[in-house]
Amino acid sequence: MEATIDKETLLNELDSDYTVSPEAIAFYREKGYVKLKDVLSPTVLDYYGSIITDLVFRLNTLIKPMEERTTYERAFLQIMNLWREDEEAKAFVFSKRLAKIATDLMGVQGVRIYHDQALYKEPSGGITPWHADQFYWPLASPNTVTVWIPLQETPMAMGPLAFAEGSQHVEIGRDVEISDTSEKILADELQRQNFNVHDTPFDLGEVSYHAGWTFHRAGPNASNHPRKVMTMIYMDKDQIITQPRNKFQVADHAKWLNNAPIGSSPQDDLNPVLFSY
Ligand SMILES: O=C(O)CCC(=O)C(=O)O
Repeated sequence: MEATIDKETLLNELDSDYTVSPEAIAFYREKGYVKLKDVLSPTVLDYYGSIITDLVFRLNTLIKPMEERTTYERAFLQIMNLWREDEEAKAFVFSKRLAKIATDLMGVQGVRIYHDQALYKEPSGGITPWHADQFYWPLASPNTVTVWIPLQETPMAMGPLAFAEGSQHVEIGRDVEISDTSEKILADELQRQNFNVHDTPFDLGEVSYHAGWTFHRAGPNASNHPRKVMTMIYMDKDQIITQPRNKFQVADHAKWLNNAPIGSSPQDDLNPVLFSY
C-alpha cells in the first residue's frame, strides 16, 4: 500500500530553521559559494521534485534535437518562475528555510525572490559554460545568491555545479554572456590566475549557494537520466535597481522586475520578501 504523504509535515520542513554554522558563512564570504548537506529530506525532494518535473515537461518548448541546438540550448531545459504557475511549486520556492540560509550567508536583514528556475540537463545534454549570473541582472549590490537544489543524488557523470573559488572578487569576464566564448575566455583566465575549481558530486539533500559574481559551470550529462535541478535566486530585500548595462539586463528589468523605476527597490508583487528578521 502506498504511504500517504502528510503535506503539513512537508510544509513544516520547508519553513523550519536550518542553522548555518559560522564556518559555513565565513566559507561562503571568502569563496563565493558553499555546499550544505541535509538541507532537504528525501521525502520533500521526492514530493516537490515530481511537481516541478511535471511543470517542466508541461511548460517546456525546447523540443528540437540536440544536434540542432546552440551550446546554451544543449545545457538544459530552463523553465522559469514556477511559483507563478502552481501553488505547490510556490510553497517550495517560498521556503523560509532556504530563504533564511540565503539571508544569513549574505549577512543582510532579509531577502526577496528575483526569480526561480528549473534547470534540467537532459541525458546527452552538454556543458553549462563558465559564467557569472549577475552579468544578466540590473542590480546595484553584489548581495545576490542562487540556491542550486539537485532533486536526485548528482554524481560527476550528471554534471554537478562547479565553482571557481574566490572568483567573485575579481573583475574578469564580467561582460561575457554564457556561450562557447565565455567557456573559453573564462577557463583560460581562471586557470592563468590559479583559481581552484571545486567540482564534486552532490548527495541527496545537499544544496549549494553561490553569489551572483562567482564564476561557475557544469559538465555534460553523460548518464541515462535527466539531471533535475531547481534553483531560486535571492537578492537583498533592500537591493536597488540600476540602469541596465546590456540587452540582457534590459530584458530582465522588464521580465523579472516589472520595469520598476531605476533607483528604487524591487516591488512586492513580483519580488516578494521571503524571509526577514
Ligand atoms: O545547472 C546548471 O548547469 C547551471 C546552473 C547555473 O548556472 C545557476 O544556477 O546559476
